[in-house]
Amino acid sequence: MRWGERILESALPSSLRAELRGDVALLTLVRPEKRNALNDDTILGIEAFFQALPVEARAVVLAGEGENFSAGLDLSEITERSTVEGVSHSMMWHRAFERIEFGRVPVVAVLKGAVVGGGLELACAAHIRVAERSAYYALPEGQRGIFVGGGASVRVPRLIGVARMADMMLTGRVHDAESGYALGLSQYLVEPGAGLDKALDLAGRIAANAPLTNFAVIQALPRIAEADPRQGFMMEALMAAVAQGSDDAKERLRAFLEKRAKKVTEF
Ligand code: 1HE
Repeated sequence: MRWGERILESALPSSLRAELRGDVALLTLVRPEKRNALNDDTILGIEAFFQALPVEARAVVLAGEGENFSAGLDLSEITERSTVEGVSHSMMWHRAFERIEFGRVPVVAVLKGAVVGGGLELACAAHIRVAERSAYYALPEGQRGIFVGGGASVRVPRLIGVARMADMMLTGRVHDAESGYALGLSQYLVEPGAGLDKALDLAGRIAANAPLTNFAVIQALPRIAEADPRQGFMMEALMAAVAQGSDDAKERLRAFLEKRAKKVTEF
């Protein structure tokens, strides 16, 4: 029995598959016939997955089955929503993606083919993006007569700036994998088919870090980076003291001084 079936039997919809590979949890969008379009069940399933992440998982890889990561919001589900319903639908996405960005462990996304609309919003909630050369990025909300609602206004400008996001939305501009890599949409660019192995390798490295360091990187760093510098320096000092006081840090530092640990050039 796979981990996803054991832990999340009732919570995971058929559009998601979860498994545990050692200390890395792998969550896969499995709706390739619809280009992994994100319906409400999938968004709620993503939220449930990250909420129920078992202690064994020290990193997560997020992937899509088939040729595409995700074609975004399932357009067949847009019905006659009232304004209030529209707000709460968007907030449902925000809640689910917050669980990714500010969850317990780092998340690595594997991008290929369409990384479009809500698919790009989902990818941007991860901490590291590995793109295969087939990946392309677009925000077709402008052309569809709607607006982004899954956190893109906050997360995409952090990566590429407001002007580039406005260009994508106003003109329908599509960035290919090379361009996305150059702009900072992905931190890694790999050959077709190599994304999952690369992401699992990175997740394995992340899982080997001290949990407190990973916590600091995903919880403290983004808050410090957006804080007023005076408060940011204070938060950094406090976080640094908490981290270095841990037994894990003491053992890792001792290991280096006793020549038992790898040099940075050997990682
Ligand atoms: C879909 C969706 C979808 C595919 N919702 N069903 N996103 C978009 O505007 C992107 C819309 N999709 C596309 O432009 C294309 O599908 C792709 C360029 C991504 C891929 O093209 P292709 O040729 O590989 O596939 P296809 O033939 O267009 O689609 C295959 C099937 O998937 C087809 O269904 P079928 O029943 O006819 O086989 C498509 O209808 C279906 N499909 N994409 C529903 N998105 C929180 S707000 C976020 C706002 C947004 O994300 S807006 C952007 C939405």
